[in-house]
Amino acid sequence: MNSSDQNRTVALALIARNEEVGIREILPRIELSVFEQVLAIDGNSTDNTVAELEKFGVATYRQKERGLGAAMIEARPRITTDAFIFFHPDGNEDPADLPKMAQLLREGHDFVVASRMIKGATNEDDHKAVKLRKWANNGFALLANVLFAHGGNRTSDVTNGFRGISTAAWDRMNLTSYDLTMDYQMVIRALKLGIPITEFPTHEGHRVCGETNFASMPTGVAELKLVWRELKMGRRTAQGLQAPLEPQPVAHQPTAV
Ligand SMILES: Nc1nc2c(ncn2[C@@H]2O[C@H](COP(=O)(O)OP(=O)(O)O)[C@@H](O)[C@H]2O)c(=O)[nH]1
Ligand SMILES: [Mg+2]
Repeated sequence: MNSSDQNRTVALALIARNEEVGIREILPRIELSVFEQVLAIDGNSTDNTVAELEKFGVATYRQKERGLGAAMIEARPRITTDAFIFFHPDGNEDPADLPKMAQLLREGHDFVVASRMIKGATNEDDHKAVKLRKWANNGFALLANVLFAHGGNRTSDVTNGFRGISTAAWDRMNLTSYDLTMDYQMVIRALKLGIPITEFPTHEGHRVCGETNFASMPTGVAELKLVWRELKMGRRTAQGLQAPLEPQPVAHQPTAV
């Protein structure tokens, strides 16, 4: 981070699949004027997600490849700002955090994660006796810190998709996870490359409608396989990240501009 980075422009990238109820409830609570660009990547929803986004004037792109990571990868070529934030309009994330996250990016922080696991934060499992998702997240965070961290850079929340990143940092990461492991891969690559992770405490809300897309067991197995692949590429180096990228999928034309 240096002074020349300051006053970056910031985009809001909404990531949604079948979230018409969430969009109706949460979009009115987002201060869209904070952002220089607002777009959405729709995971080929079968409900009225796209129509709801259009009502708010959000440029919406239907993703071509399947998966959460694919949606994020397909967002990148659409971004025209210096930094961008991934936000999921399903109730888990607090729109009130958005101006704070945007400000941190504008000030030059390269990778900002809303953490549900640090002092002052809460997560969905806090009131449960068996905190399966919290413990799993903490285990994967520990694993990433032990295996890939250097120079005091640390992560506490590897699975919260609510994060912002500079386009330069994103491009350096050469991300390849098309599935739900993308959030973890971003953190691992930040640790490997020494891209500072800036965290602030957040409060995880409840889903406004429907169920999670990601069951715990398959998610855990996929995250472990990711760790293995990342280990084979080299632990604390950018080695292996320099390979040419696979051709990036090109998203369809926007349904609304
Ligand atoms: N575009 C897109 N969005 C997705 C996909 N899978 C999940 N999402 C969205 O990503 C967010 C996180 O998914 P969710 O099931 O809530 O995961 P959880 O918060 O970890 O339980 C939600 O806003 C979903 O609508 C996908 O394949 N494509
Ligand atoms: Mg969610």
